[in-house]
Amino acid sequence: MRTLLTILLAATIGSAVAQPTWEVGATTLTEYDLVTGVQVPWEILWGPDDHIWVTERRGKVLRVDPETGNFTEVLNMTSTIPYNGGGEPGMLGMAMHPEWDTTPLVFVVYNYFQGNQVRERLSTFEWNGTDLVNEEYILNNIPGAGIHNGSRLLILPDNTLLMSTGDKGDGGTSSQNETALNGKMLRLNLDGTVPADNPDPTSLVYSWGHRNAQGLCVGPNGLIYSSEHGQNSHDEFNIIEAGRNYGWPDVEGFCDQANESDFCAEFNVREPLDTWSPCPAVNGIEYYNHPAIPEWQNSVLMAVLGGLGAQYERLSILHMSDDGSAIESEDQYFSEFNQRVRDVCINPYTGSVYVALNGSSYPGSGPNIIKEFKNEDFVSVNENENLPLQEMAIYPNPVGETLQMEFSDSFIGTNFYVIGFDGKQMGRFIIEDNKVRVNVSSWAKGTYYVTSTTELGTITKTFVIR
Ligand SMILES: [Ca+2]
Ligand SMILES: [Ca+2]
Ligand SMILES: [Ca+2]
Repeated sequence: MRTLLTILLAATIGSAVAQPTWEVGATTLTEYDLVTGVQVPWEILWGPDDHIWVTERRGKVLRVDPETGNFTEVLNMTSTIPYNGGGEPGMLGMAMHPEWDTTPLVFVVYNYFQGNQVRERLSTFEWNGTDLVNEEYILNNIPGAGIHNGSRLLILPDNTLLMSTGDKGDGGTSSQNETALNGKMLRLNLDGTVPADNPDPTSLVYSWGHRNAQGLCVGPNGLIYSSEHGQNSHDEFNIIEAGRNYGWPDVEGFCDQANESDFCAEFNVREPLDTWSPCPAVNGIEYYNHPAIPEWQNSVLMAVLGGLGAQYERLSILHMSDDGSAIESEDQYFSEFNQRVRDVCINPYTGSVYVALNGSSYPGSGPNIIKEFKNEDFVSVNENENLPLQEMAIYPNPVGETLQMEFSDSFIGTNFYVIGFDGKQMGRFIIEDNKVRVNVSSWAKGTYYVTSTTELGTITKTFVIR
């Protein structure tokens, strides 16, 4: 059965007609919908267990098999987290302990209520192989708000943790208050204590004058890159340096206005590498240097939400100088989806790039997709030989009259649902055999997805009726 399914999957993929492709110079990227139907995926990262870990803003952590798209829900905090679909609070950034084999801890930052006040908390959870358990508070009771809560997390090369915090919409008052934890980059030891070599050895504050930074990654030579939301103009791309002031709210973007120069001189303001106006809403970033997409080597992939007017959504490719200290040029991809691009992660074996989409309008609407862009001509540097336990194949796509599906044995006896992108449930179907056919000839043209859950997890597949 599994062999048959693998062959069918290979045939489906091998036919290549079904999947859209994108040209990047001389490289062709094939587009796949890895997961569909998640609700505002905020953080996606490649974990040390070779799975993709996802936070959903509504308060869940998902663990996705990158081969099949099969995912399991490993943490559900939806009853704690003030998510109602509006504003910006929720479950946000995530990072994995750098010594995963001996210390399988996951860092998660999320908002919660104290009375009617939004707060923010950084916690660790232990991975027990199926769930995230044994929460411990690392940083608690950070002021939050309906907007501007940060917060990306990044493990630095010296095994400390960097956390961006937003100004909680206070106009930047907290950003220039060195004792406040908002509007900052905080650097902490992995147990939450203050590193002895922080700019002030009694303070978590590593840099200040930030508005709402939601992108963090390590570049070449250990440089720390960060994207940061501007107000209306001057979204920024920064190199984060210890003890520096990044200007907000006194300076926006470069020190290029008469009323900014005194402040810049007095406080030694660190200017961004580049700015974008009007704000396209820059977000998650990753440094890409994989040979699978040579055209993107030595670049930063930057998710761009598109701004409040949903005009500029894209994945930006920021080509860096050899030493990483400057942006030499920018390419833009995937605006055609008209989807807010929230975050990005990279498969270290295949060089595939995954992007998390957040719907077409602020602050995000479903069903959301995590897409994969893969150079099929690149031979993986370490092909995973383990056959997945749970697979679903769906073809042809686009479909005409009959949707054909193949399910692994794990699905038999369960149901699958077909849901339209307008949210309408088209039907519930029982999986009695490995092969299932559904006549869709009477269904409206459009995009749909199939979702089915077993004890091994959930698989989703998107298809189109033309
Ligand atoms: Ca990420
Ligand atoms: Ca700045
Ligand atoms: Ca300026």
